[in-house]
Amino acid sequence: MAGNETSTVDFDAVVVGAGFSGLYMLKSLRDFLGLSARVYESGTGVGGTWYWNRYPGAKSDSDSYIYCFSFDKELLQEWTWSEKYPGHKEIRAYLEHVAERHDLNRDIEFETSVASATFDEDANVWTVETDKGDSVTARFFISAVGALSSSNTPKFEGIDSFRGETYHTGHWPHEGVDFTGKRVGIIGTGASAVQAIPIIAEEADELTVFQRTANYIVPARNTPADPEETAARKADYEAIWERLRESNFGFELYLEEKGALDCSDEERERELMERWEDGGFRIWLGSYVDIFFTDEANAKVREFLHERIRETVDDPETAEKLIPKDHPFGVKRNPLDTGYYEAFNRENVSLVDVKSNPVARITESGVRLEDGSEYEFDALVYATGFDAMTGPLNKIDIRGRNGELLREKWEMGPRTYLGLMSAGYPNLFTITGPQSPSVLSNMPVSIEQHVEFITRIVRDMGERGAATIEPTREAEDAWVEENQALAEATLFTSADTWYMGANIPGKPRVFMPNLSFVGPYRKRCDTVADNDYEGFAFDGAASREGATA
Ligand code: N01
Repeated sequence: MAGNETSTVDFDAVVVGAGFSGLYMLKSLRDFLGLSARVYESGTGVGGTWYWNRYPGAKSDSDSYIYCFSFDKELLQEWTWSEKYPGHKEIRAYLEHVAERHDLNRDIEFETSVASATFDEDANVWTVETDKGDSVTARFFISAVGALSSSNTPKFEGIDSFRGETYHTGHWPHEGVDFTGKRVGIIGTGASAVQAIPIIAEEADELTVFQRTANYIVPARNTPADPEETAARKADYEAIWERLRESNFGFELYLEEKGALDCSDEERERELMERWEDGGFRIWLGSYVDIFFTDEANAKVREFLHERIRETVDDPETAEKLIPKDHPFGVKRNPLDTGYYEAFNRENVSLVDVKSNPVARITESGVRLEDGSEYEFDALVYATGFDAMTGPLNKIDIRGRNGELLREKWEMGPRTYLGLMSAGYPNLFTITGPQSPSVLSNMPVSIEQHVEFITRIVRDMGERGAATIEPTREAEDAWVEENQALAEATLFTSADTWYMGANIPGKPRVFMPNLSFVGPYRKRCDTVADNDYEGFAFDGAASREGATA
């Protein structure tokens, strides 16, 4: 057991969540470090985001061959994905297999949410309470809650009065929903809606899409996995994972130094068309670097994408509504589609702009807009996203030193060091938390890096006999500033996105992910640890310095 100054605890660590992060964290704590750990998971099974997001068409936007763990090398060889982009069922099957193969379920308490976690400064122990009224103690409290797990349903007036069926894409019924013969309304046009709309459109009698902000959407071009390509990748996995760990975004995609403004019109058109035809994130994360910094460069790609919408959507008025007008390309998470724009060519699908004419209220029979127009539905789907990044953590009453509530400390936005720990919250780690690359990367790559870094920290604490670790306020302030400066140098801060907290009324407008890129961020973490944990303090040294300052 690491450290030597704590009283008896129920577990060395409590972990919240049994998705990719929680499963690997449990494996590492228990099987690599020999510690005791308890995972609390609110669902009835493992899967995290994939446990809840079972809406029609739910799929990963990361290629399946890199949307998995690399730590289990045999499993990399044994597991074969069926499609280029794995669907929610297949990802769940994969994670269930991982849990079984590594005997993880025995340390997971399902159908249990963590309600509070309180740090006892005398004993250096976290007391964790669940919604079932259980209370356990642990030295380490580790959040594996995910960045997009706290679903957001706007507080529309009359929301409970609707007499039809109501669904949210973020917690879809396990048994599925049959929309056959129904009039369906869907609110939202983010990544979830973009995947769900083409499928619901095929099933429903009528589908009305309420769009507040048009999105830049690029084709996924999903295909069945090619056996030859799969075999070649399996043979090359060591090198692939090495590249991913050093990459920009955890994908085998690299920004080109050549800018959109460095090309002739013909050259740019040709290159963009090639990326568009290729599908996936290449046109976003494997394209011109200047589109993230210069509006003029970004506009070149926007023009290209506007043309693709105009040529796909038959009705020019609908096409114009679907063309984004208020934000640059690539600074809002761009969804991948399979038949999204084509769905608007169907007779039974209509698009309603709720930016110029917002939803006034939900009625017994459907939706009323501010101009008084009424829409009647049998079913209403909220594809209205998440209180991202800070939301899931802020739902838990987390009290650190001096009883300070984390959500109060974060009132003006998250404050962390390396997106991993927050000053005043010893031994609390946030896997892919705010201010780490997390959502700007292929998540399994970032999750593995964080879990492995936390494992290293806990092991090193054992070796130096430290009971606690936490960042200094100075290191945290500098990280928050650096995070903000990185974002402000780009176009990311110019758009109303969930990256900025702009989708939740009243949420502080702060860019939450970290833009230093996966490879450099990993090096930064390793260097911090190599330099005797620069920016961290052990055994309360930071709080003692703080008290005398
Ligand atoms: O949520 P979103 P999502 N009135 O926040 C609208 C990941 N993901 O669940 O843009 C009317 O993107 C809102 O409008 P606006 C991925 O990272 C991954 O779709 O705020 N409309 C928007 O259109 C993604 O980015 C995958 O103006 C309202 C929509 O609801 C993230 O999850 C698949 C409204 C919400 O879109 C979130 O995606 C799915 C209101 N009051 C998701 N409030 C894959 O990897 C909100 N909206 C495949």
